[in-house]
Formats: sequence, structure tokens, C-alpha cells
Amino acid sequence: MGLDFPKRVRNLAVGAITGSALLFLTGCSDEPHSQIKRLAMPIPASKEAHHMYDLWHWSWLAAMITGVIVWGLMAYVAVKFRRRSEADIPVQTRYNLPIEIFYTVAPVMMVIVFFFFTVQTQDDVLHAPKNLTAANAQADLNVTVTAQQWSWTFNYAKGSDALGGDVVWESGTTANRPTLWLVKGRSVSFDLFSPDVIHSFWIPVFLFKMDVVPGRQAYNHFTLTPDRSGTFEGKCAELCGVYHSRMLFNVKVTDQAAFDAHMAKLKQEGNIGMNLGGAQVRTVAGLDTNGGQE
Ligand SMILES: [Cu+2]
Repeated sequence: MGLDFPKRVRNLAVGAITGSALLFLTGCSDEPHSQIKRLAMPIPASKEAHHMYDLWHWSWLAAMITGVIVWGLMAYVAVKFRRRSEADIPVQTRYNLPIEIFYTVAPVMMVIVFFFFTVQTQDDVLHAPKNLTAANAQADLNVTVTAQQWSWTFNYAKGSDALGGDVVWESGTTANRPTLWLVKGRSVSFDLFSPDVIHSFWIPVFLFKMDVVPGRQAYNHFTLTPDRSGTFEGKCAELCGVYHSRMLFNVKVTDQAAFDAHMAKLKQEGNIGMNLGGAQVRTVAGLDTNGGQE
């Protein structure tokens, strides 16, 4: 009877491990598999995103190595110094100064290393001049982004001959997502503006987001260069109110010709001038008929 319990536990453990391994292996199609390889990151779509991607991977590698060493040591001491009988109590050690110094210094060293590479990545990513006018002058395209409850307006001020010195805009509503147009290989400087509350401008494939803070226009801006064409998703990443989850937009990274054609179309539609708040943006009509896309 005495041996029954551990045996049952062992069978249970083997069953659980085999079961979850089977579930894990059969549940893998190609897409999740490549996501696992990228450690859950989307495929980067801008020059700057690769810096974040590398930081993410190397941090995970460092964390895994640390984890393996720590788990290994834990398993080792648990087995090696276990209590072997009722009578024999393992040596009880307290206040081992060298070890205490080691486990204070080692994590501090790790934090310093992570901090160093984080700052380095931040500098690589936020490479645009602090001054908006200088940043706009350096970039190929200028886009002023208005984030407001509950959608986005994109103002294009530079980057296409079709603009002819004008600013054109495209606005969305909760039911009608706007699309942000960008050109592959051409740098774009974004200036973020909010007329109401704090939002966050997030395009996951660029592995980057920045808050859109009222009163901080010309401060919260950044430059990036898309390096992969395609249609991507963008969203608000700051809980900004009831319909926050509806603050979605599309991002289209195309070639210059398609971009020019779209700018000409916006101009033709009369969307001329800087639009820092779409009148229709608060419209919530169609919320229930949007295919439940949250
Ligand atoms: Cu928002």
C-alpha cells in the first residue's frame, strides 16, 4: 500500500506530460510555428523594428540561459542535499556572506546590461531630431496623426508631387476604418495630435507605439522607414474610453505610384487642409454591424 501512492502520482505525471505534448504538437500549423520561432513577435516591417526585434530575442536568450542555470542549481540542491531519513537532518546553513554578495551583485549586473542595450535600442529607434521642423525636413513623408474618440485622421503634408503643396487628409469612424498610406523604403515622420484624451498610436508590425497626448503636439513625434509592403493593422493602445476597442485602422505600405494616386484621389474628393479632428469621428453608427471586429 505504501508504494501505491507515488506510483499513481508518477503515472498521472507521465499521462499529463504525454497528453500536453501531443496537444502541443498536433495544434501547430505553420503560422503559430513561425510565431513560436519569432518568440511571439510579428515579422518586422520597418528598418527601426529590427532593432526592437533583436533586443527582444537577445533578452529572451539571456533570460533562458539564466533560467536554465537557476533551475539546474535548484534541482541539484533539492536532490543532492535532500533529507534521506527521519534521523538525518541535512546541514542547515545560514548567512553565507559570499553567496549573499553574489546573488545581490549578479542581478544588478544583469539589470545594468539590459538597461544598456535598451537605451542603445531606444537611441536607434528614436533617431529623429527632437525638433519637429527638423524631423519633418529630414523625412521623405510627413503625416500628422489625429487620434480622437473614436477614430483617426491622417494628414499628409509631404511626400507626393500630387499634393502640390497642399495638405490632404483621410478620416475614419468606428464603422469605417481609415487607412494610413505609406511608401516602402521612404522615411515618414509622424506628428501625434489629440484633441481630447490620451491615446496611443500603435502599428504592431513596426514593433513601436507612442502615446498621443493632448497639448503635446510637436513633442510626440517619431520617424520610421517601412521596409515591407503589405496591408497591416493599427490600433489605439491606450484605454481611452467606451469605444477604445473600436479605434482601429489599416496601414497600407505600397510603392510611390500607388501612393501618389491615392493622394490625388483624396485631393479630388476635397479633403484639403489640416484636419485636426474629424466631425464624424464620434459617430458610433454601425457599431453593431461591423462584423464584431474588435
Ligand atoms: Cu484611443
